Amino acid sequence: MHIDDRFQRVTEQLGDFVIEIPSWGFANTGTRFGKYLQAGAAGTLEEKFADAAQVHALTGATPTLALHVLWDLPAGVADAHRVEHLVGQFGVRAGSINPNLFQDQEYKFGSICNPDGAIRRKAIDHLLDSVEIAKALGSRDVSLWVSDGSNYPGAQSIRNRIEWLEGSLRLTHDALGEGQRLLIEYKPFEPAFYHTDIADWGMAAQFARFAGPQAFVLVDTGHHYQSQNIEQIVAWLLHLRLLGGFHFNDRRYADDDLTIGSIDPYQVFRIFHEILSEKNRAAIRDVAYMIDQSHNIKTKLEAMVQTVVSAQELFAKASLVDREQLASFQADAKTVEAEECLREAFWTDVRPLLRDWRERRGLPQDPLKALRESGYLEKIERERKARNASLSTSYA
Ligand code: PSV
Ligand code: MN
Repeated sequence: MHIDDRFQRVTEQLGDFVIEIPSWGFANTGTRFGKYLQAGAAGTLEEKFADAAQVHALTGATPTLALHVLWDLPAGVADAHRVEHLVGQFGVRAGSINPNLFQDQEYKFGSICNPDGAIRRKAIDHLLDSVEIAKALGSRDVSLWVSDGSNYPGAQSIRNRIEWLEGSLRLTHDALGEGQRLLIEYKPFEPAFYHTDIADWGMAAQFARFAGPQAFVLVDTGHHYQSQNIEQIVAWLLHLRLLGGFHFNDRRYADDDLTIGSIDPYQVFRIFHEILSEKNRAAIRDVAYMIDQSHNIKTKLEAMVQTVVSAQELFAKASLVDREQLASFQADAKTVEAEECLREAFWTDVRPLLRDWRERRGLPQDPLKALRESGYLEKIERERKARNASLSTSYA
């Protein structure tokens, strides 16, 4: 394929590449040992929407904000009108709705997998409320991470918990409206360390199949064992038509929540390459690209803009791969040539192309620089400093 055609294709595909940012990415967070407060951190839903709108204005790529039910809509459906008002005010839509089954005291031994039927019922009710919230806000996806698991061998019946999960997920699935989806996220560790009830993509896929045709798998890039081949998982989920979306972040040791591509950009490139290799374009149209990062060292807004820009760069590189040529090298088992085909795209500097792409859309060529020059960071620090300084940093 001619180089100009490939550049043309990149700009087209970039237009379809929208990224959802998380409300919790703007709030004060920390480590297991304490919080690091930031003067400009968002403390209200309004502030989270304002920050999200700023990221969208600079990048043009983040039209929706993921919401976490207990953090953003503590009153449940009754809070939906508040969100609607903010959507109207800031022009950023409500994105995926994330139920929260990991915070209440009762969930110490599990939520929908708790041996106590009354607690399981409470957790299911929360899932059904979350579906109602999504319906009220016109959100397509209910994005579920189940933190359940156990810490010691023998402590829980793994088999009973599989059945409880199946029942709860099917009930949740069946409450979905037309066009809505249930995304099932897996994680092999944390907060439980002996077993987690949805530990990997295979279990998530099995649960999705059991739940029904509107259930899909969510791949959080931080939720894998060291050196796991994530692009192979993505290839499998595409093959099974079960790839619902992503939570993007990067990791070095565990679920580190680092900026996408900051540790291993080639991994992210390979994931995008796998998606873009899918011949049936309709099959990838609905894949949700979401960010799941809460920064406590980097300034939150800067981290979010840097994240979006990094994701676009890696997506553009993957888009540049000459897939026809690659297929012919693969057919002839030309290993070096095939690998070079990927490396050629990966090492292409796509930043001039992206600057040009942004300029054509009336966006700043360098969104991070534009953020720094906008005065927005100083403004929110001035406005929120006193409140943020008064918050507790410890879990004591
Ligand atoms: C859990 O580690 C997770 O990845 C889930 O997606 C949560 O919703 C999110 O992080 C925020 O805690
Ligand atoms: Mn996640």
